Formats: sequence, structure tokens, C-alpha cells
Amino acid sequence: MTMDKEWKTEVGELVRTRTCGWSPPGCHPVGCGMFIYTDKDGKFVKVEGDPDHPISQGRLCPRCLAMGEFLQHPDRIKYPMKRAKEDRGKDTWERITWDEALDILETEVRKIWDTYGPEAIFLSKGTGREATEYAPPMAQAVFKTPNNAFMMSGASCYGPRTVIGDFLLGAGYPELDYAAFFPERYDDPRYEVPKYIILWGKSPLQSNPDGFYGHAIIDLMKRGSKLIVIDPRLTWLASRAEYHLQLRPGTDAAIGLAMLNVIIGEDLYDHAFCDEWVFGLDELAERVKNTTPEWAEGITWVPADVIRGAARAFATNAPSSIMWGLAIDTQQNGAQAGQVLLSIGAICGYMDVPGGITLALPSSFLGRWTYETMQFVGKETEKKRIDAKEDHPAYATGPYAHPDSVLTTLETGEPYAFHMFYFYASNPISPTCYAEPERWYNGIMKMDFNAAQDCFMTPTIMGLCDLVLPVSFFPEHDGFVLPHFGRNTHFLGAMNAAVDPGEAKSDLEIDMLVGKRLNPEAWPWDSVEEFFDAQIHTQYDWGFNELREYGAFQQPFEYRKYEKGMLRPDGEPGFNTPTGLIEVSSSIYDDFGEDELPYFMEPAMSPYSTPDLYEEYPLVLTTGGRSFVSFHSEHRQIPSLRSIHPDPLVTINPKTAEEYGIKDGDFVCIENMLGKCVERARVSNEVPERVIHAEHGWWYPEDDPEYPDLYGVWKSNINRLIPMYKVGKTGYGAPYKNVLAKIYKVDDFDAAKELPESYVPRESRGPESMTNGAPQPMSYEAIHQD
Ligand SMILES: Nc1nc2c(c(=O)[nH]1)N[C@H]1C(S)=C(S)[C@@H](COP(=O)(O)OP(=O)(O)OC[C@H]3O[C@@H](n4cnc5c(=O)[nH]c(N)nc54)[C@H](O)[C@@H]3O)O[C@H]1N2
Ligand SMILES: Nc1nc2c(c(=O)[nH]1)N[C@H]1C(S)=C(S)[C@@H](COP(=O)(O)OP(=O)(O)OC[C@H]3O[C@@H](n4cnc5c(=O)[nH]c(N)nc54)[C@H](O)[C@@H]3O)O[C@H]1N2
Ligand code: SF4
Ligand SMILES: [Mo]
Repeated sequence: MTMDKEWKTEVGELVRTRTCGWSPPGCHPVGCGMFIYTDKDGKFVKVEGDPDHPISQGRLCPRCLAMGEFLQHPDRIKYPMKRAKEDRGKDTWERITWDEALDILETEVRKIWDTYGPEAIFLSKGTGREATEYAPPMAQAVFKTPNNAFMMSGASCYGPRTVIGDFLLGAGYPELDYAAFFPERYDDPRYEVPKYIILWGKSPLQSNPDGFYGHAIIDLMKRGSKLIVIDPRLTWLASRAEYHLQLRPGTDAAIGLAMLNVIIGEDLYDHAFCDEWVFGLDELAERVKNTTPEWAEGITWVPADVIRGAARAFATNAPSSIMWGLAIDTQQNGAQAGQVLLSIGAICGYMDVPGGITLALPSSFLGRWTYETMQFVGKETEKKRIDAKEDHPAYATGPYAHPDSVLTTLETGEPYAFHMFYFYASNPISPTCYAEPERWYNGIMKMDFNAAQDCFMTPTIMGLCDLVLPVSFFPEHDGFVLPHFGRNTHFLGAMNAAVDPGEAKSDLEIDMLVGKRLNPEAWPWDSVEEFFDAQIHTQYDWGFNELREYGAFQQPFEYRKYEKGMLRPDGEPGFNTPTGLIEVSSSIYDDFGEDELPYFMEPAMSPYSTPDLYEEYPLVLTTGGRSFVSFHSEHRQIPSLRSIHPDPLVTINPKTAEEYGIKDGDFVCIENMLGKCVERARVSNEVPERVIHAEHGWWYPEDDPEYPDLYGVWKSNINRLIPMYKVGKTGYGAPYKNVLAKIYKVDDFDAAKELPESYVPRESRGPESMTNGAPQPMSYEAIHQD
């Protein structure tokens, strides 16, 4: 590992600071390396990729290249602001000082503590920006509430994949081996290029998800890797794949069961590995005896010979690897889809081998501290967490509230009422996290006090908040990039403040400021540097200054850790599961009353489970494929990015479009029993005839900010069509990518603008109206009746 002391240098008139990206204008913790040039007053001049960064190697995408537009943007939140509670939805914000803002927040929190107890405060957390690490401590170690959660129905982003991994493998987040741990990368003699890579419900070029650098797929294709893409869309990568399994959305478990049928039935698996390291193969073999590719074809709409060919190619070409994406989380059958997919990788012998699927023990940085901050909630209050223990014992193993149960509590006041919402990197009505966003909107309007910390004004803040605190962009603060949120962390990246933040502060700085007032015991550090030193010292004998000099510190790595006693806390060989083996038949699922073996469950709304609804809503709707120029609801106000992708797009097959009299570029209303949404038609063979794909996260920063418009947040809000309700035993997964809908041509975006009856703020809807006519998923018992 080389050290470059010059992380901040003068270059002529300018100062050049090396840093790694995460929060805006960055994305997930991929931590691309870059140089930021400022003038001597800390004013941004330009950004360049850092060619010496081991992963990104000088490459940057449009979002970080648009950095100048972010930093100077007039809509960013530059200083703390307050607004009278009765003015929610009105643009009457008033600038205040940090002291006044902290006084207000402290007073409101203490009032709620004293009157209702800390559990009456709810912290709504957004996606994996830096805030992922700092939001739970804000809830637990500042507000002392057990109620915080990432707020998608069924927590259906990343959480499902991490717990499936934990339950079956006990080894961090399994990730494609792209030589990310090695300074020489693909040329390291220990490394082997995977022969086949399955991209399962993942679109890494656009998404760079969770810590994986998406362009590495291209690096590997250039070195000979072939692709198997399992995706209802013919994406750019799918069009270059050996096998494209263009499945009906939400039927991944059936594909996986059929692949297992082939791999086990044709004896293509790695017997030596299974004999030593796999638990439950005989039971799994019995379960998949009849799940033939022909069986799956009827369910998934993928030709049997394509499934068979992909299974054979994958199993007989060692080493090969699998990447699993968000589409596994965003289905009610996702826990089982994840189980089959990991079982396929395991029985083929691809776990933790060169060019296979890397495993890692969760690292100690940040994550352990996040858990430790639970102590400030206290045991009695912790018991009050809205985590639906009875319904979802598997979910209740984590320190989070259950989003769907939180909505029930919000609407019914049972078992107690919430009185404050705090939005932490979360713009959920816009439409991102919350499904059925109008129900949330109505519920949160009833709170005594709502506040947010964010970088931009959003529909959520304009509609619902009384106080907002300004958050700095990553080039404006010191920080720490943790790929895969510590669960498979190939490097630690130093984030070095380059640009003057004005009054904005990092999330950690805000936590510390508020924490020192409300719960100083939990916040002993005097600076963020001190805090980062303490975090790094949990694993290494050097600190944050050394990290700045490393730039990106690649962590030591070894293959086949299970042989070396590196995956279990007791140091014994094996995996950190109850049997010490990879559990393709899961004893932990069994403990939770869930089937220990994977099974297929029809989506709750589908051509087969609800044929009557299918007559009325004859298209399968999947949503949320990523774009290069936005991050969920973010960046709609950045001119260069918006000009590349100005409107929300719904992709429709040419035959389907013709049938409905829709042409490319037309305004199209997408509608089902829950709600409607207008997007612009993109007529393309990318999707099959019976499937449409609609984008999420759309609002219009240029529209009227005030209620009821709230920047046009209801017009193209695809999550109005997605139900928010509790799912199976694990409590994970929800149908964000598989519901039913109909489409028809309309005149403009305003066609979905009027507020349906349910949008009018009112008292509680009551539990009986909880599903708005959307069918509930089947119970396990009903599925297994035969
Ligand atoms: N229909 C459909 N809906 C989806 C999806 C889908 O595929 N289909 N995808 C879902 C997924 S996977 C996710 S993770 C969610 C995301 O849902 P959210 O996380 O709620 O996403 P955003 O709406 O972009 O809200 C993020 C907000 O945080 C602010 N922000 C960004 N970085 C920081 C930071 O570091 N600190 C602070 N304090 N604020 C910050 C941004 O300005 C923005 O206002 O959306 C989900 N919604
Ligand atoms: N530019 C950009 N990058 C992002 C984000 C963003 O908003 N913008 N969001 C970030 C977040 S929070 C996340 S979680 C990641 C997600 O990133 P990924 O894990 O890559 O997931 P998606 O891009 O949502 O979807 C991947 C693919 O799943 C396909 N798909 C849809 N339905 C199904 C299905 O039922 N089965 C299968 N097998 N495939 C299906 C879609 O067509 C899509 O091509 O991206 C992150 N990165
Ligand atoms: S992937 Fe793109 S947006 Fe994310 S940090 Fe790298 S350059 Fe920035
Ligand atoms: Mo996500």
C-alpha cells in the first residue's frame, strides 16, 4: 500500500484536494476517487477523476462531474430555517441561526420526552448515503427513541439481502469478486476472471449499488467474462449477454428453483464442497425434484431451454459468480429468491474462491457503534419499538422499527401515538420510500412537530416540516467512505473537505451538536477527526490522518476464509451459522416459523393470483430502473442532469403501445385500484408485451412549491400504485417492482394532479381500509395447502 502524503496541495493559484465521493453529488458508498480544485478561499473551481484510485481509476460519472451546479444551487438549504406549524405546505420559511434552530429542536424533543415518552419520536431514514451510518445514532443516542427505520414497505432495499446472507451464510454481504481488494487489481496473481457472471435483478452500470463500482462489469467483459442477465428488461448489458432470462417481474424464486432442478438433477454441482460445507442439500434436492424449467416457463414466461442453458453454463464453468440486486428485495417472495440464488452459488462451489463470490466478516467501523448506541434507548423503551415482533420475528432481530407497522401505528394511534417525525436523508413522499404516500402524508400532518436535515428543499420538507437543518455535500466535509456499509468493505476511503460549506454541516457534525445538548454522555468526542480516529482504532493502529494519506486503504483479504477459521467469532473453520455450514435449508428460518426450504409464491397482484384484477389491469408493472443522471428523487433541479433526462419515462413494448394508441413521447396515465401517475411514453422493445416499466422518484422542482401541488409531487408519483402492507414471516420484501396496472393516453402530466379523496388531510382511516382494495399476499399455509 503506497502512501501519498499530498492529499492537499497547491497547484499554481489553486488548491487541489484529493477525496472520495459518497453523499450528493455522489451516490452509494462506491467512493470514487477525485481531485477537487478550489481557489484560496475554498470556492469550487473544478473536479477531476483520480487516476491512482484503485477502483475508479480516474473515471467519474455525470453526477460528480456536475459538482459545480450542486454547490452553487439556489434551491439548496444554506442555513437553518423555521416555519410556523400552521403554515405547513406554505413557502413561508424564515432564516434562523444555528443556535435558534438547536433551541427549537431541543425544546420540542424535551416536550415530547416529558409528555409522551421518547418512543413518540419517529426517525424516517432514507437510502444509503452517509446518513445511513449517522441516522440511527441520531434516533438512539440523541432522541433516545427505539423507533427509526429505512422506510420502504418491507424494508425492501438491501436489508432483505443482508439478512438472507446472514441467516444462510453468516458472512457479510456476498459480492462478485472483481479483485477490488488487490492493489494490482485484475493482474494480481491470486485473482481469476469469472467465466460467467449472473446479474440477477441488478443494473450496475447505472446504479453502482451499495459499494460495487458498476463499470467493473465492463472491465471484466473485456477480460472475457460472459453474462447471464435475469431481468424483465432488455438492458444494455442484457443485450450483450449469453443468456437473457427475461422473466415476468416477481417470479425470480421460480427461475432459481428451476436452475437448482437442473444443477442438482444433472449432477453438475461441486460434491467435494457440498460434502464439507453445505447443510441441507438432500432436503433441497427433494424440494426441487419437480421444479423443472418447463414448470418455471409457465410461471416466469422464460423459455425452458434458456433456463436450462443458463443453469448448465453457470454450473460447468468454474469460477463463475452472481450479483444480486434490488429486484430480489422488492418482491414478497424475495427471501426465497435470495435463498435459491445463494444456494446456486454455494453448491457450485463458488463461495470465496478467486473469481467467485467474495465473503467478508462485517467490519467494526461505524456499524458496531451504530448498534452500541442502542444502549441510550434503555431496555424498557426498547420493548416499545414498533417492530411487529409477533408477526415478523425474523425482522425483530434488528434494531429497527417495521415500516408497515409504523404506518398502522401512525393511522390508528395503537399501541401509542407518534408526535414527531424527523426526516434524515429522506424525501419519502416524492415518490421514493413510502408506498401509498398520501396515507403517510395525512398521518404525518397530525404530528406536533416535524423536522428534517437535508441538502435541498423537497416536497416532504415543504409539505410537512417545521424546521430544517442544512447538510453539506461531500466535497464540503471530512468523512469516511465505507463500501457495502462495512459488510464487504474492500477499501476505506478518506473524504477530505475541500470547499467552504457556508453554514451547512455534515450529518455527523449535526448529530454531535444536537447530541451534546440532549444526551452529552453519548457524544464524548470534540471533533469529527477524533470520532474517526476512534472508529479506525477499533481495527487498526493508525488514524484518520493516515487514512487521508492513504486516500483509499485497501483492506487485507484472503480467499476461502471458511477453511481458515476467519468467518466465525470462535475462530473455528466454517460459517457463522448454527450448523457452521452454508444452510441451503435454513435452521434460522425454521426457528421463525418460516419454511426452511425455498418455495415459489405468486405475487399478491398478478395475472394468476388475481385474474379478475388482471382483466381490469392487464399489464405487469415494474418500476425504478435507475438512470445515470438522478439518484431517486435527487438531482431533478440540476440543469445539466435534467437536460439529459427531462421527464419521467414509462417504457412500453411497440405492440402494446399500438394496441392502446400510444406513440413515443405521448403522456400516459398508469393506473390501478390504488392510484394513478402520468409519465411520458418510451416505446421500446426493451420490455415484453405484457410488462411495462415506470420510473420512480419524480417531482418537479420548477412547479408550485405550495400545497396541494408541493412541486407537482402527486403527478408522476408511481408509488401511489404500490400497496404498503405487512408481508410474510420474515417481514422483508414488498412489491415495488411487481404490481398490475392499466395505461391510457392523456393530454399532459397534470392528468394525475387532482387529489383523490384519500389525499385530503383527515383523521384516521382506520385499519379496515388499510389495503385500499389491494389484495393481500397469500399466507404460507395457503400456498402449501396441497
Ligand atoms: N417505485 C419504486 N420506488 C422506489 C424504488 C424503486 O425501485 N421503485 N427504489 C427504492 C429504494 S431502493 C430506495 S433506497 C428508496 C430511496 O428513498 P429515499 O432515500 O427517501 O430517497 P430520496 O427521495 O432521494 O431522498 C433522499 C433525500 O436525502 C437527501 N440527502 C442525500 N444525501 C444526504 C446526506 O448525506 N445527508 C442528509 N441528511 N440528506 C441527504 C436528498 O437531498 C434527498 O432529499 O427509494 C425507493 N423507492
Ligand atoms: N444513478 C442511480 N444510482 C443508484 C440509485 C439511483 O436512484 N440512481 N439508487 C441506489 C439504490 S438505493 C439502490 S438500492 C441501487 C439499486 O440498484 P440495482 O440493485 O442495480 O437495482 P435496480 O436498478 O433498481 O434494478 C435492477 C434491475 O432489476 C430489473 N427488474 C425489475 N423487476 C425485476 C424482477 O422482478 N426480477 C428481476 N430479476 N429483475 C427485475 C430492472 O429492470 C433493473 O434493470 O441503486 C443505487 N444506485
Ligand atoms: S459512481 Fe458516479 S456519482 Fe457515484 S461517486 Fe462515483 S462518480 Fe460520483
Ligand atoms: Mo435502495
